Amino acid sequence: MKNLLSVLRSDEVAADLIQVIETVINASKEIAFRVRQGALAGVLGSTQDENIQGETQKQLDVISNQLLKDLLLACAPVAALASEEEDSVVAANPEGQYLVAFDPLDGSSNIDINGQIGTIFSIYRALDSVPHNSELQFNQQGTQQVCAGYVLYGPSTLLAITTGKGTRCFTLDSTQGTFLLTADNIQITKDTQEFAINMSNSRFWNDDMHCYIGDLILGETGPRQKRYNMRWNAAMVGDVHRVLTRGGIFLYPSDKRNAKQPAKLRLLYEANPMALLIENAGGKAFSEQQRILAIQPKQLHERVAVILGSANEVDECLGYLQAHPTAY
Ligand code: AFP
Repeated sequence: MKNLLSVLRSDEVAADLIQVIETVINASKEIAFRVRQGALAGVLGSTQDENIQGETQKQLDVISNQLLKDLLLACAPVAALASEEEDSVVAANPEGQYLVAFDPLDGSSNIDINGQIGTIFSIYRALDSVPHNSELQFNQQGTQQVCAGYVLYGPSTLLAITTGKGTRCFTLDSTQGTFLLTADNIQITKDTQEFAINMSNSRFWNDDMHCYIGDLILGETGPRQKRYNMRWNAAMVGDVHRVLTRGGIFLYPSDKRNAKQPAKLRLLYEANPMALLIENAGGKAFSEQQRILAIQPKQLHERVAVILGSANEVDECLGYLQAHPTAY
């Protein structure tokens, strides 16, 4: 089986970018070890702190963030970092050529229940026109990503990654500490009968989202004329991995709970990397009105609605929304 390094080299990925990817991967192996040890490593439970998003930080959020930060700050090609757990940009090497954005531990509410969690990452080229420690470095569209991926800490530890030549999956061989290629050139099925959405938010959705999900639930007796099943992991890494593996549609729509913050998922380190992985596997990723990768970011921790997965199902959903576009 091919390992990650040999695949990156055969794709002719630049040596300094490989160095950055390997650094993220080394941090993720450390995180995977602590996740596996669970209560034995004393990493479960919450801290007394909140992150900039107002969310209570779990111990493992903080540990994972610190591991990634420490290793990436010591990696010469890295110019700056952005993390879900950091208020602002973290400056690294002024001579570095790359920016790394990450959600160190996605799905934090699953930590204490031994559920799926993961690390999501996204890599951009640093801009010459902007100081290396400026937030403006990260105001790049998702199309500019040179690498995106996630490490899923599940029953096995999996890496999904793209550097532009398709989306691949590697499994961590913990006996060797090496990620081995286990799914090449992933192609998401165009059609699906599976959807993922947090139904408890339904009273906050707009009418068109109600109508779309309502029609899925009607199954073969409704206009879609086929039966749908629902899954929800409460961790985007788990839901997106299922979509990559067997198709499906994942939705975190905008809602009217909070006018200032109509969406939940973060563009920079959740929506954009997942959108690139999904598109490079033949799927689609939209934010209700536009393709996620085409959004021009305005802020580091900006949030966007997310609709991604099997291409034909995403189109069907957008058809409902385009009938009466509503932006909260
Ligand atoms: P964290 O980044 O705080 O761990 O939140 C996870 C997440 O952003 C995303 O992974 C899930 O899809 C979503 O939240 C789950 O949210 P709810 O189930 O609470 O609606």
